Amino acid sequence: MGNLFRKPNVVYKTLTEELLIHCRTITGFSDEEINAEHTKFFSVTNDGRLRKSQMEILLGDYLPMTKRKNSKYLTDCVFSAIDTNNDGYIDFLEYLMSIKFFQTESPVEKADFVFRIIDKNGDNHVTQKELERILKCLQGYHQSLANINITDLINDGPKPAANAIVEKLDEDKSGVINVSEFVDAWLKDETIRALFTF
Ligand SMILES: [Ca+2]
Ligand SMILES: [Ca+2]
Repeated sequence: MGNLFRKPNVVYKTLTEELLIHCRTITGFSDEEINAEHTKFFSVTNDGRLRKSQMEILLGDYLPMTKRKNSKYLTDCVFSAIDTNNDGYIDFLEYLMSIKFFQTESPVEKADFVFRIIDKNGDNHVTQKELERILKCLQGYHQSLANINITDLINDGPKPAANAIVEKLDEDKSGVINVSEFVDAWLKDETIRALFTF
């Protein structure tokens, strides 16, 4: 999803009116919330490039107590999904998006966001490879959930699981999953929600 948000060499150090509007549009946060997050972000990272260890500290605030013990691989997963050019940093906009993800209560919004996380290269299609990648990333998390439907699905490893998910969700038989196929499945399939609800 980084393709949608990342601009090379922009650090967003100054919260301009234009940036504020952009942040509001992509997250729906209020100006106050954006301001507060901006201050917080730049208090942790001076240069506007957040490292994974710092991300973990910041995200810790947004995870419910019961999920704190998973914060390391959730952070790993979200971080690597967001950090599309793999330079080991995320910028302020990417940070905001990840908070949004952990906070939103709207199922469609959540589904849309999860889709963007899985769609690593940002081409609006989720491939089997992309699914496999995120399942691998979440393996430890899924095992800790001990949800029988999930255990059944991921039992044989990420590859067959990814294959099964594509088979199940790919309604138009295009071989890949588009956002509406994903949102549909999210709304009607408990297992899909459980798989990707962090
Ligand atoms: Ca893709
Ligand atoms: Ca499809």
